[in-house]
Amino acid sequence: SLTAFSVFKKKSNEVEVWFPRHISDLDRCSKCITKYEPTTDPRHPGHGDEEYIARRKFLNDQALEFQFGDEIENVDYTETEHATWKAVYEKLGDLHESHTCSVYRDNLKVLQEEGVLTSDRIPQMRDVNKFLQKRTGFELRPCSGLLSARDFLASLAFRVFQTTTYLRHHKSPHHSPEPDLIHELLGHVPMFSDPLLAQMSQDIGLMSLGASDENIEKLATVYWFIVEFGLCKEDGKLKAIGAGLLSAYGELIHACSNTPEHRDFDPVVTAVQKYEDDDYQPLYFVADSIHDALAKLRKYASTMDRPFSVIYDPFTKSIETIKSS
Ligand code: NLE
Ligand code: FE2
Repeated sequence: SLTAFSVFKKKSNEVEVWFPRHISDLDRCSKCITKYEPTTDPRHPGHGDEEYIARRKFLNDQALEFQFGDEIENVDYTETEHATWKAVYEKLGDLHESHTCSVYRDNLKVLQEEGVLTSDRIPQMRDVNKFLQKRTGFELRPCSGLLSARDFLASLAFRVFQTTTYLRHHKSPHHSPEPDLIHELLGHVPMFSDPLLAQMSQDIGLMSLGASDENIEKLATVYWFIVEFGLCKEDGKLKAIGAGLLSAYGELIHACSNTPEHRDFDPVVTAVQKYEDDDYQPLYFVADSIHDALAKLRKYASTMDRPFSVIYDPFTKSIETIKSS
């Protein structure tokens, strides 16, 4: 059977990379890569904690069973996990006014008013999806850890966000070296509730389908610097739009301070910038607004060559390709 990485020859000189054509094909895009495993990596805050390791594995195994069309299973989170959630939720609240963009604040407020996000309990993914479906049609899909960039980006093309279900270690609530449920829910969900940010994410996903490895790397880097660690300017102040900042107290302060370097967001430059993935970034890109970032990204998309263009049909959740002449 084919995997997301299989390459097959069409004609003697045409090589095409397999990519999902229908949302159900995402069942074949859940390949995880290993990085920061608490079993082997001392940088992971859960390293050496057998109970944590077993819990993380249990949740990952459960997520791995998810297939297109399944109802997402409710998770019985432990009191320790609810307490970690509450600690992060409340501490981050102190920075919302001063350090986060208005899109984040406005959407968070609605999520709170509708009772989807509360400090006391970790919400269930199904309930979050009901909200997101209503707002932007985005949906969370359980995954079992860090995915390959190709699989992760392909999911975005269908407005599907591959979401981890385990939580960060309770001893290190304010920063996690890897994505975890707190990062997904407090960082990404309010941002995916915004139509422009949702469109930008889907655009990056659509650009990734069938792209060369080199272009995948560039798109993953743009995603990293804007959707994960992006800043914008509001009333002359730096504010976070990136989910990796919105879910990490210390880095959120660092990113908006004078300590790191700040450069204007320009996809051409951003796409080839090296990044840090186990410590705070030394450099952040600043967009004028999400609208401006989307406009720049669309201009950039037209410079990425592919022998075909893709069309997304939201009614059937499928992709059509048109050969470029
Ligand atoms: N460092 C982030 C956090 O603590 O929430 C997660 C980063 C995911 C790319
Ligand atoms: Fe993320």
